[in-house]
Amino acid sequence: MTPTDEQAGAWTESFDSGKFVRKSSEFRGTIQPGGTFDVESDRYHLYVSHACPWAHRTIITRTLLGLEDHLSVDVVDWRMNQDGSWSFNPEEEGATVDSVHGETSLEGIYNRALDGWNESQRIGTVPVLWDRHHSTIVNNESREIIRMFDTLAQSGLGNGRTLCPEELKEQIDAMIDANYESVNNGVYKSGFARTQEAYDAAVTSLFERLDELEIHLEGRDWLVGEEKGVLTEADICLFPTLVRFDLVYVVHFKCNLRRIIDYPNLQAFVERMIDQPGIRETCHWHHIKAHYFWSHQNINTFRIIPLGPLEGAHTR
Ligand SMILES: N[C@@H](CCC(=O)N[C@@H](CS)C(=O)NCC(=O)O)C(=O)O
Repeated sequence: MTPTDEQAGAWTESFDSGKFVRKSSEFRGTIQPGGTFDVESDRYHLYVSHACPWAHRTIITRTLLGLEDHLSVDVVDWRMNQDGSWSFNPEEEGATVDSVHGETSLEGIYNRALDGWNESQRIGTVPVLWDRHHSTIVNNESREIIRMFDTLAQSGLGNGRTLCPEELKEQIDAMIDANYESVNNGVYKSGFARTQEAYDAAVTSLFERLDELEIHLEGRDWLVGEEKGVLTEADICLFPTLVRFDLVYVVHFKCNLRRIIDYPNLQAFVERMIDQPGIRETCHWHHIKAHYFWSHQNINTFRIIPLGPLEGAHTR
């Protein structure tokens, strides 16, 4: 069977001259003390895929801020359906049921939040932050969700740590912006490109940015902050893409000018992050690898999952 456009799922929602254009997130509420979405323990629930780099940001942040006892989590199956939707499958190791509603698919959760969702032709993405109090989705944009977790931690939940110190906020936002199109989204633009020009442009700007980051990280531990820097949201937003790079993106998305292991400072950065308490446990290698090679049949017709690579950050 020849892969069709539908098999690319909602990933292919929009193409412009062969260029992959990511859809925008629908739910953009904010947790704020005294606001509609107030600060409260055990009120919010996170739906993630362990395969997804955007969702991985939220899981890492929850761990680093010590929010585990305040914020519950469910995990979808690593297999993304052909239409780009996600299902719950507790039979799969590392995946769970929907413990809040007992839905069998993430679409059921989006439908609960928005009347008519099922008829809207839209497909829900992970991560999703659910509010038990208002029975709705607060937000489904990873970058905003992790900032809200900081609010929770600053408001007496978790360990009180901040991953976005006020004095670094501007730099953090600038760094996240600088890496978003070229790197985080750049790997997808490379892999889903439908013209040689679109692919060439995406891969070129991806590696230009990785080259810059390699230089930036010389003598530093983290992306932002004085001297060696401090671990912030900027690092959390970059890491999930880098940790998937050699495992998946080099082959599956043809991001193959270099590997992360060929960049000493980027590789050291990945290892430094993995070595933070609790972070290795957030890296589910099977979910990551199997998800991409199995789910995107439009670019991997026979769903063959490569055996390698032998070396990578995760082998340490
Ligand atoms: N902008 C979103 C992107 C989320 C996203 O695209 N998630 C992917 C998984 S890696 C997804 O759920 N895709 C399903 C689809 O688009 O159908 C964020 O950062 O939270």
